[in-house]
Amino acid sequence: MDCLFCKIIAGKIPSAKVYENDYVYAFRDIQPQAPVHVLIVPKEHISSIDEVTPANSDIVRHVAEAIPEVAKALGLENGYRVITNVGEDGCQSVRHLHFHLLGGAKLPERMA
Ligand code: DGP
Repeated sequence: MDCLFCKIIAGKIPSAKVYENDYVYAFRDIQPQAPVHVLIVPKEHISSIDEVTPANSDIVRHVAEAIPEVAKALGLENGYRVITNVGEDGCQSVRHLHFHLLGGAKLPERMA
């Protein structure tokens, strides 16, 4: 499968890793939109949150459990934002489920 984030997870494309466990990989976004901008992704390929079912929702659970750990490791004790884009209207450019973790400053109130 020709998936950019699968290649990053496999170490075939370099990335600035901030966190990893058996199920989850987190790395700095190449085009940061906040002082802290990290992508948190499941190691197992799933194209977006729209593909989640009762059979595979453990993938998301592992990511959800990693989010506070990553936020703590990055010093985001004053809060942060988590976003996942889906499909064309959501402007999802990489079709491997990922959660943007944004913080390190007061973020704009509007999200869209
Ligand atoms: P989205 O638009 O939600 O699909 O976000 C994809 C993000 O991935 C976007 O913010 C830029 C980031 N990105 C794209 N290519 C690379 C890459 O090769 N390395 C890293 N670290 N981030 C990337």
